[in-house]
Amino acid sequence: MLKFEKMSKNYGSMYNCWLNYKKCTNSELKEQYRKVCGHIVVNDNSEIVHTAVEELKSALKEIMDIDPVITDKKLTSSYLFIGTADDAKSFKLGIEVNDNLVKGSFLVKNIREANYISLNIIGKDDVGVLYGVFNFIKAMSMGKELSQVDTLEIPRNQLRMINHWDNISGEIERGYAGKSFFFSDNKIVKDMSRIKDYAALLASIGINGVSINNVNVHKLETKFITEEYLADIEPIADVFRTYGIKTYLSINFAAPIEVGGLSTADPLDEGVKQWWKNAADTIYKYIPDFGGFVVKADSEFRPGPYTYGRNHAEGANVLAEALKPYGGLVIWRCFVYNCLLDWRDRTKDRAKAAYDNFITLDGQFMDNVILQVKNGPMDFQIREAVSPLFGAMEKTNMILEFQAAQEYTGQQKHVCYLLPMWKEVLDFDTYARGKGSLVSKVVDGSLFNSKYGGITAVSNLGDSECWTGHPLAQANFYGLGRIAWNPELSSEEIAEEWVKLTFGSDSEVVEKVVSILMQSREVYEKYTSPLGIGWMVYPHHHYGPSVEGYEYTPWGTYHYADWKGIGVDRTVATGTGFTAQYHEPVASMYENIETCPEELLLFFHHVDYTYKLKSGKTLIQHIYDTHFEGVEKVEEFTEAWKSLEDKIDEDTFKLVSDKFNIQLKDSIEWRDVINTYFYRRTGIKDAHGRKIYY
Ligand code: GCW
Repeated sequence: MLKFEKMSKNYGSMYNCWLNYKKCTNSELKEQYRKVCGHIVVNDNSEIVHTAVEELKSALKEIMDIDPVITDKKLTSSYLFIGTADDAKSFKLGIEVNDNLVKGSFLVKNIREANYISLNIIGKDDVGVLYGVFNFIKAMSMGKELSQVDTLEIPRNQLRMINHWDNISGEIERGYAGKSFFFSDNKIVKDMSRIKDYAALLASIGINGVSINNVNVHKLETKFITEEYLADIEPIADVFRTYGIKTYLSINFAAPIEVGGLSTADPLDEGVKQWWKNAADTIYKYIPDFGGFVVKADSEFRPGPYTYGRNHAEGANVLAEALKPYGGLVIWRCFVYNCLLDWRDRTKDRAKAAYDNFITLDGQFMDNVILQVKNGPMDFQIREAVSPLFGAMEKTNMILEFQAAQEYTGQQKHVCYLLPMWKEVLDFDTYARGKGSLVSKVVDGSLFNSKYGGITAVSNLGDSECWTGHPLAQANFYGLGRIAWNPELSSEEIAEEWVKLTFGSDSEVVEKVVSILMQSREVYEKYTSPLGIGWMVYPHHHYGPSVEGYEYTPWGTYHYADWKGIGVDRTVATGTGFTAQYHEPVASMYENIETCPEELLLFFHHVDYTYKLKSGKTLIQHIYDTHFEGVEKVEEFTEAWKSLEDKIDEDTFKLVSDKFNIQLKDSIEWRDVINTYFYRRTGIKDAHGRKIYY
């Protein structure tokens, strides 16, 4: 059995994230746990169950001071059983586990016999055991009574993934938390200790797939699927496997040319087909449970099937065919748009692109292809509409892509808890099959009865001590796993769990940090771009206010502000016609300015500054007010955090304080740049006479 040491001990407390075990000081509780957890009954016969035992042992030791005796015999005094449903049968526990449960499900159940108690953590399979154990550890960490840990958990989504945008140089595209922990100086790392710690964090929140390299696949990374690199990738996959996680690679569609020496990458060419098959054969020799490919094709100058006059189904299927014998998946991104638009041509609309490129291909993809769709039709803005593609392709597998990396949402300098946004997306009703056709049901496969589906996010992680640069950004990482496991959870529940596990259960800490997190997205929105218009950032690095930064560029990211009004008219009646990509009644709701949700007003309509909002304020006054309020809120956050000084460890306290100082300074800049821009454009004064620079 493989053994890798963890490195956790060398770092500060934020390194362990929500697995930051603290000694339990409640002696009654300790006694309860000691009675039952002093003996663990387990058939330690699989790598993953072994991992579960090891994780359990270290948590019991650190939290409850218990050094359990491990046995493979059923006892007649109290014990903790861990095992699969099959183990439960062979141990004759008399606990029924429904045969129809999906992979990874688990049951935690207390049973009181005449003279003893048994606590049983039973997984549908070995990975279910591991998830069950982590669930139990988290309950124990939060100080739950032993009698309260019972639960039955079934993951709603089959694929629960993270996409790294890490390059072999060690740089991370849109990385705000240091460098890669997979790659350094054009090499794949050899020391697996941090990767093992990562795997534990992932498994503890149910993540079961990781693509380790950037979707923009550069020269050296193109060779990852060859023998030259696979021997070094194999150990990563080995570590992940012990935690029930599959490894995926982003590939370059032009690899047959760039590494194979062929003259074409045409997906219908026989030589190309064979090349991909050979590549798959090689990969699976090294990584027998390889998850599959993540593909960015015909997007932002990446090669793709269009070069050969082929469509995306033809492009994806050549890869799918190669991976099929091994059970591998092709995760094909729909972020396909023309990034060479003419800003003068207002009939063109980037928001329409993904739908237009894929809609006619419904039903043409092989069943091991999954389309990966970004949550919005533009690009991870602080507020945008939900991508209409989710409701549009009934015969195609889909996975939803969020961006935990805060590219447009404060770059992990600003606190911006993204779960409220993610929940809005999951709860969005596409009406594809009438009322109740939620995005969550599209991607979990239930609405269209798809074979595969799930949720993924662009990673917000790096080699910073706390993994996410900003300690509070860990909540997005944690939340990704939780929401992918169960999209019914509320963002507040998730925030509360995260805070308790990370900082402990002190009620003042929980209340204040949860309150900061819960408001943070709206606050960020207040001082940045208003009412769904997005962008207004500096080109390239995407940080800080530059109202016209993207206005006269080819990227299709416009707000069309002039002296009279602002916003993109995406109506059918007078605009780009984007609203028609939705089903009714959603299409009409957006089409009509009266029924269009106000937070998306400027996403769908071009509006005069004097337009009256439902609040009774004019649009221009709304812009001024929200920008002043946003900064005031950041001041409140800063104060609230300060008041926790005695309750948070020194390093974390200081790091978060520093981040708040940056956020405050930069939110002031946002406020002033935006307000000044609109004041100059309109000449309309703030009704409250506050300072606006001009
Ligand atoms: O948001 C844009 C980013 C690019 C990224 C691209 C994508 C990996 O600015 O850096 O490229 O999206 O999602 O492919």
